[in-house]
Amino acid sequence: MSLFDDLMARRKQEEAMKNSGRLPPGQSLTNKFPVLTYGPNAKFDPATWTFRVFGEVERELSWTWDEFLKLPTVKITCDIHCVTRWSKFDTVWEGVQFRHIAELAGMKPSTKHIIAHCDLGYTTNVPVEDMMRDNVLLAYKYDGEFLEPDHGAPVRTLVPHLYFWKSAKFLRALEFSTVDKPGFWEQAGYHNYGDPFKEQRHGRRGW
Ligand SMILES: Nc1nc2c(c(=O)[nH]1)N[C@H]1C(S)=C(S)[C@@H](COP(=O)(O)O)O[C@H]1N2
Ligand SMILES: [Mo]
Repeated sequence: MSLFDDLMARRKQEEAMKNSGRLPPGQSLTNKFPVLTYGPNAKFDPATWTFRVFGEVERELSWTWDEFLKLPTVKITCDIHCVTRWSKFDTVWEGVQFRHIAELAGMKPSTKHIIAHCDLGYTTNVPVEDMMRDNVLLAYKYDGEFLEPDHGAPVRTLVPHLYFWKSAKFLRALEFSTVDKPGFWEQAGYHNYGDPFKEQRHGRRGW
């Protein structure tokens, strides 16, 4: 097939996907897995790494890497959508459901927002009801392999129904909060919620 035929075939597929409602408006399909990180990757040392939950919970908990690996996992297949306009279909992830962590920690009803805290300072905020969905994971495997540093090793959140900046790489803690706390990109002007199907790319600051 010529490059031109290839391009036309792709356009046709994208058009069909948009019409079927699977590809959000303004997005293009990619088969690659682009890397988007602000700044360098975090360094992962399995001997000293911890993940903790704090805030509106009955029990503030912390796991070492070995302990984290013993938590029950689920495997899901989902589509992901980056605000820079690429979408990728049928990505396969494995990790611990956020819901399970909330249960272990005894999430209080006062929790309204979950704030992800990452190594090197990245943060992002998601409403708690979104985090409670079946497909929201603390993911540590992609396509059957442990996450690569570029994709957030050792653990990232995966919130596939929102733009991908809500899926925090190099995750170190989750804060259960009564109040909303816009994160790194939300403070920089991205939309506070980020629904790809409503094209919620930018917030009120307007760019
Ligand atoms: N800690 C951290 N998490 C992050 C980012 C980041 O810069 N730092 N970038 C976000 C953005 S903007 C996107 S699109 C996705 C990209 O994930 P990928 O590099 O695995 O494609 O990670 C999100 N999570
Ligand atoms: Mo992004």
